[in-house]
Amino acid sequence: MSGNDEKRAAAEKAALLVEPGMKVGLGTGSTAALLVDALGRRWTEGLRFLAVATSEATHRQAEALGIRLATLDEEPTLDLTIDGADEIGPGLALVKGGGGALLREKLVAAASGRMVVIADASKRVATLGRFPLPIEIMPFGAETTRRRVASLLEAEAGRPVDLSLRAGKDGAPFVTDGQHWILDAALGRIADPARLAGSLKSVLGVVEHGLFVDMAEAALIGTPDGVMEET
Ligand code: ABF
Repeated sequence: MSGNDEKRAAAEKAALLVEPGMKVGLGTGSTAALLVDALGRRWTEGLRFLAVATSEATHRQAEALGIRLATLDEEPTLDLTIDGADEIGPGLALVKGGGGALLREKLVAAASGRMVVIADASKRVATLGRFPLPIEIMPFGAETTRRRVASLLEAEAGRPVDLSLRAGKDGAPFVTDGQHWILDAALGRIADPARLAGSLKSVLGVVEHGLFVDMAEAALIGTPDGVMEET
């Protein structure tokens, strides 16, 4: 089974969690896109639910499939959010934001009674941090924020940490849906995700970071032997 087949299997199993009348947060990324496709098929078959998207891209995809959409302000309480991840670590701590949608993903997940993660088996790791940690920052004063983040991460890691400003397709800084920029921190290993999450939140200029700790209730992980559920 290829990584894409694993993603599809996890996404299709997750789509079955959606029940009539639910308010559902729709994630972002290639695995979440497979979920939205699967939900589009269920919508065509008559399932009716209300969706809140975690990005403009997901909103457009769901809209094109005819799925009924609302904003998070119109529906501030959701039943379930299903989203992908860049890494799934012990205790279902996550690194997210490789797709640049981490802020809306976190706002939508935090508004949901349950968050279920969908992924292929490559996302499961013993320790978070191999995937660079995305940190969303204000463009204004970005260099001052970068320096603050760099010194925090150096203190945490005990060595300088490579911290790069994410570039968009045109070479200019990548701009998020919220009009912010993203720093990617090559930490290698995150020994204590909860502590780092708290420290990063207190840095002036940081809008949000891609550590999702104590948010996911379950993960559906596609493997060559089928979809495994972790709780
Ligand atoms: C989003 O999409 C993310 O937070 C994560 O960055 C990414 C995972 O991408 P994919 O499903 O394409 O591997 O859920």
